[in-house]
Amino acid sequence: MENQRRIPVAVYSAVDKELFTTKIYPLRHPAVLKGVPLGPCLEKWTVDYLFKNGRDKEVKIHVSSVPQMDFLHKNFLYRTLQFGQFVQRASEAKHSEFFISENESYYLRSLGEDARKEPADLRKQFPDLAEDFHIPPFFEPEKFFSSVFRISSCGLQLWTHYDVMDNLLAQVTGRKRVVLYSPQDAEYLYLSGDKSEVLDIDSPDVEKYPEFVKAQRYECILEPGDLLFIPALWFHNTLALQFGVGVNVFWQHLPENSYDKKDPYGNKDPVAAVRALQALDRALGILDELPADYRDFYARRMVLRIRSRAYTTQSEGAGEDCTDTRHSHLQ
Ligand SMILES: O=C(O)CCC(=O)C(=O)O
Repeated sequence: MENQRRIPVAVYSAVDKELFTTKIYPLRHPAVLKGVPLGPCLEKWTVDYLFKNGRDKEVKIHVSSVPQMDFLHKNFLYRTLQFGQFVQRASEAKHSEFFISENESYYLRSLGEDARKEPADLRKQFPDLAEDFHIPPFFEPEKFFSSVFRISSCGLQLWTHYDVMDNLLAQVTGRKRVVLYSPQDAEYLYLSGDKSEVLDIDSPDVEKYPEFVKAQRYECILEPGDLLFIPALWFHNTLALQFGVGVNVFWQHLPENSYDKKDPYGNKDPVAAVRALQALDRALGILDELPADYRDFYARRMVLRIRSRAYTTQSEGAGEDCTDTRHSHLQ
């Protein structure tokens, strides 16, 4: 999309814990970290090796008729395969055995043992392979939440979404494009829960999504061995440029009781955010007691109050509402 600015994600080399925690992490911006030791996985994780070392484990996978997965129209199926079989199929362009068609695409987001209750942890689900992957020591071990296999067919594109925890995405093999959007651009992304409805971020339907062009697009290409720091709430969209194996590690940087306890995926909104959204729904229900012109007027005043009271940065033209509680002496 020509008129959308592309901002390269900052790249850092020779990153150790000191550099990460003092210089990179506090910026709360995505960053590509090069040269971080990830362990023998970088040499070992060939298709053959993964087939031999993880083959009996059954995995639930996404199988899609086209490479761009569409959560709105569900153009994919969930199927179960043995890990080894899955890796083989995901690494080939045409399949002799398939679910939908001979050129279907595959994606694995690994899960915990009881997927509804337990977060994914490579050390539990793939103990042999987990030894090959060294979790970067960039956060306190007790804050660890999950480690997740991300394995995709060449061309597979995962929709734009956010997670609520800080994240290190390690690209072990294959190249991957990642496009990111700031949480402050949420208003331009046509959200449906944690996902953006704009699936084709490269040539979006501008009639349907006219505001999308206003979102600033951050972009990087991950090479094998690269680590991408994705701060919580940053939207990300991944496109596998080759068959690739990645692992992402989530950790909890907010106090533990901020998170939903029943969230094995790390993408449920913090409990205070859920309460605030419920309160907003109640307030909107109360506005329905008014005629349309009053509802419109007071809804606009509510927006102004939210902006001046809760936004960290003011967007252009955002006026202050003099009934803001911080200025109650003016009333
Ligand atoms: O690499 C991928 O395929 C997706 C990564 C992702 O969504 C994540 O790390 O949260």
